Amino acid sequence: MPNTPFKKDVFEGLNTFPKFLYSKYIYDKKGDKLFQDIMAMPSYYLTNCEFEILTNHVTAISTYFDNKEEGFDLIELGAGDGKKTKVLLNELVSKKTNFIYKPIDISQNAIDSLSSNLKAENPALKVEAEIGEYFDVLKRLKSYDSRKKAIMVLGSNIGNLLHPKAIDFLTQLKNAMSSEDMVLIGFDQKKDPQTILDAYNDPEGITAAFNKNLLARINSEMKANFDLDAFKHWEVYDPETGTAKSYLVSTKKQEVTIGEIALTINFEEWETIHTEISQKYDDKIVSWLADEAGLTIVDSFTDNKGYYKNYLFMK
Ligand code: AVJ
Repeated sequence: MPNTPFKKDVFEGLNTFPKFLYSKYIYDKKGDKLFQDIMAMPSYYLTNCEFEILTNHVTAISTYFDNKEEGFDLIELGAGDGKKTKVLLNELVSKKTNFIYKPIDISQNAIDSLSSNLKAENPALKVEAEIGEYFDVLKRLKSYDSRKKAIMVLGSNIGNLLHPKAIDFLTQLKNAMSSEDMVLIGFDQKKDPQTILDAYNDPEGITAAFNKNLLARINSEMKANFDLDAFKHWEVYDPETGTAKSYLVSTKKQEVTIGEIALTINFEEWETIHTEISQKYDDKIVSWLADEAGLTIVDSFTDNKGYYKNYLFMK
């Protein structure tokens, strides 16, 4: 029956107790647009902080990357709209650096608009985009040419992974790297819990619509009948573990049918679907993760408020 990864994951996640869905499926055309809207919200401080960091430290970062005669490949995992990356790309192009930008994203939409966007803005830039999941692409990375690789994972995308999965991810990154390669990763930092809750709880309901886009996608792609108004977006943040979690909470007892996977699901009143985690970090946790994965922290860069940090690793 379930004959695609999305369908299999939906089938499994909604047949499990407590119910869950993977946040990676939020990102279709509408989900991408909603995430753009989230990044434009002042309360979603992550984007502005990382933009500030890349702007203020662009020289140091590009010096780390560009230290080889033969140039390098700049590989970005989960490139999104590339807005923050452009700071770095512009700097590298203006210095006539020998590099190819290889953005990688699971979203065809994001890659398409990023590629045409970049080409229009910066004709001198060499772009070779790829569509795929991080882990698949990481395996492919190994077979790339022997040029130095500078890898970037921005936006605190790693925060979607619980620590064991993050260690797994970093280990796979390490395995895909050779001794001169570098990886720059953004980690959202622990801070006033209210600031974090506000970032995932905007009063306009953009984050709620983003979260509910999971249900909207299941409706349109699997002939389902989720009533989006009968679910409430709910965010919690645990300052001890640094884990922010998103839920969709059923506001009433209800039955939902998903035609294409022949599944009828019952929700009790106030039953939850766990949809996303957004992990927050500090130096201790990041250096523990690096240790576990066999990576070394070479340098780190933060914003004025210390809300966010980009760490540079080698193996
Ligand atoms: C793109 C995964 C980093 O967790 O902060 C934004 C996604 N979710 N608002 C995050 C998101 C709700 C975002 N990441």
